[in-house]
Amino acid sequence: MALTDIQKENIIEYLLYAERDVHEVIKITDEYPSLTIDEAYDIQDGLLARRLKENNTKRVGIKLGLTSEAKQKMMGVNEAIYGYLHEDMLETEWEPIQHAELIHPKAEPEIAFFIDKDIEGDKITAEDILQATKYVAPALEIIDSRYKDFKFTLVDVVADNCSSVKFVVGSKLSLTDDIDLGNIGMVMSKNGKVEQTGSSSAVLGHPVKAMVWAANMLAKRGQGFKKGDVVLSGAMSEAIAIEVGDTVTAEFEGLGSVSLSCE
Ligand code: 0L1
Ligand code: MG
Repeated sequence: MALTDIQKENIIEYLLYAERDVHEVIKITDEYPSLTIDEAYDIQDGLLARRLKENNTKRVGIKLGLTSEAKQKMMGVNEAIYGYLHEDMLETEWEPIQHAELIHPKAEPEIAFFIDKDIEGDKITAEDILQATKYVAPALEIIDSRYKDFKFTLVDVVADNCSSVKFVVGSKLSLTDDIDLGNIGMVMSKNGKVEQTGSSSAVLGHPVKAMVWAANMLAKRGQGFKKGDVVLSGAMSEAIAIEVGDTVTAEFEGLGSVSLSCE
């Protein structure tokens, strides 16, 4: 049975409460097992609207999730997902992330695309994405599912803005012409010890392919990439847990590196 507007509002309140009170909650499909993907994106939209208003912030981009075959397999799905980035999620490399504000954060290495013109419509091609991309840069996304033990179904995680909470972008900007985006090696270390290695080919085969997928998905809901957006194109390896005192660095072949620390 379709969710009523009141039920959607209750779910939004529940997820906002988990985030603001910094505690994990039971996944919403335990109470609403028939939640559909469209309803989950409605809830995500509602959460965005509440956060923008109540945090006095603004939308700055999009994040792609579940872009690797490994993560899709782990969740038993065969589709990627997207969520929104807002300004108050943006962290810098030189200011530590406050662990006490987060539930159970993990870091994942991604390539950020800086979009220089609106991309709308449902026939977007790789050429359109490349033409609209001003720069690419190394990035770390912090995911912090509001759900207990990071356990959820596809619709749960979509409703929860795809677990997104923060992101950091490195300062080296590259032109897409100068780089083979489909074949970038990556090493992610924690406190100087290598924890993950990966390749941009893990991102739906090629990050630009993931961007094309997202642009066409956004179009289905009347949305699109906007001039000025930062887009996190999807993780190049598994995420790693971060604790107080940790420093995480991801080095991307030819793209430079990005770090974050946590206190
Ligand atoms: O950005 C991501 O790929 C994460 C999407 C949600 C799944 C998770 O929290 O691991
Ligand atoms: Mg991610």
